Amino acid sequence: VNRAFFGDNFNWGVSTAAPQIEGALAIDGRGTSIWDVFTKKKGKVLNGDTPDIACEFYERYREDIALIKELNIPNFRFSIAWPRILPNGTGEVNPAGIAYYNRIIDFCLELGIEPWVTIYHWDLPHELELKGGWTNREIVNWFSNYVKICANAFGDRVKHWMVMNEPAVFTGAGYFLGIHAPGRTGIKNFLPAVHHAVLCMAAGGKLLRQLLPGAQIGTTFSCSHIEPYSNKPKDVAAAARADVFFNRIFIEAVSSMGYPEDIKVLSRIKQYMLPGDEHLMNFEFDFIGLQNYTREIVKASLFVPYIGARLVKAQHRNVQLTDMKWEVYPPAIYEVIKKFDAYPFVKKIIITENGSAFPDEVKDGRVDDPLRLKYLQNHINQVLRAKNDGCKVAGYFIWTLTDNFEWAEGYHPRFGIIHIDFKTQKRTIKNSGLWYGKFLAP
Ligand code: GCO
Repeated sequence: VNRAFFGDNFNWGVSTAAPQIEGALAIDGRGTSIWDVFTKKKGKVLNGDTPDIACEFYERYREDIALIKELNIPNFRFSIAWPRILPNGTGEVNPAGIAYYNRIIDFCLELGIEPWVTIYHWDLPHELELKGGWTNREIVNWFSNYVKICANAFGDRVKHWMVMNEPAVFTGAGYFLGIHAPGRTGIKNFLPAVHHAVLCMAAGGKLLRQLLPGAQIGTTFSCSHIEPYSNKPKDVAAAARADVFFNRIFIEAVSSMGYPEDIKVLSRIKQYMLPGDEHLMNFEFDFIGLQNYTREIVKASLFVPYIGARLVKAQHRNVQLTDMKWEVYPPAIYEVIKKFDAYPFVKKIIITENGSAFPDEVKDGRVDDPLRLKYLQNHINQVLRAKNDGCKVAGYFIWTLTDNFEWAEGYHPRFGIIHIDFKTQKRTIKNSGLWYGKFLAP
């Protein structure tokens, strides 16, 4: 694949998230996040891993941003940790937190790297969770205050913003399934969390637009290409229901379409809505960040409540798997771009995450990772295919820069294009990273 086919204005980048790389949890006045608390509970994270040290990005950011430069990557996506800026979620601002992100932003700009900032990548201050977290409507005020502080502190230099990362995942995994922080379960936690996330996304977008005219304002969505297990009407209907939760709910709710009506339980969301929410929920983003890794095959199932559908595990399908047990299926990214591009209100799509975990090893100072390299090349080709079809896709960011803390999976899955030896913190650029560097060479 040749970069020239994408044109000069295509945004190439690499993505990270604060809770997965920074470590330094109790340093320089940072408050506690729900992930700090969740990961200390027994049995929540594979091997009992915690994000306490992670990649030491808090201390080593210059080294890592220099590696981004060395690989010719022009755009760097990272997130701001809410508990570094506001240790208790509201109230006193922590100047050391502001100073830290100023150092990162300034160092990027000094090296000619464009910072792309995610405001919320799942690290809710624990103090706010004690007050109900995402289930408490007050979060619209807490979040708006935090967004304003970020915009005022960094908006003179940051021109690309993402209000929120994957609301479907942090509400679904964190407030319904209980497998991510804060570990809450059930529909009574999930539905208000969903609605408040939509309100916050829209409120955050509006604030950024008002405070930073000229900035590019986006948000990111997880998405998956969904296929029915068979042509039987019940599997086709099950796949359509899964599509609501995997792909449709947040983008439609925040874009004047309301909550999808195809799923009965979603009508219960009305009990959390106030008059006027129809307007407060809406914002027209300058770009939509799509994050895609695989496809899902869906079968009807009477045993799964609310959705009546289950995923047919990739392990049972005789397909190539990554270390996350996700199927390698490059056309999925083409399909999701087509799907989201078809919404009339989508102005621009940026692939804000795509990548894969494989069991990499350092041998003689090198990391040969042919499976990741192929994965990236094949997915980039599918992005080009969508672009050539006329889709408004304008960027591609690899997940991720370095191996890091993969949430409930701990340090086991290695997603980086740079290897980290977590005993010594030594960085080794993998062959896939070297390839990306050549691909992006001026
Ligand atoms: C996200 C993702 C990342 C993950 C990646 C691999 O929401 O941005 O969860 O943080 O590390 O998707 O699973």
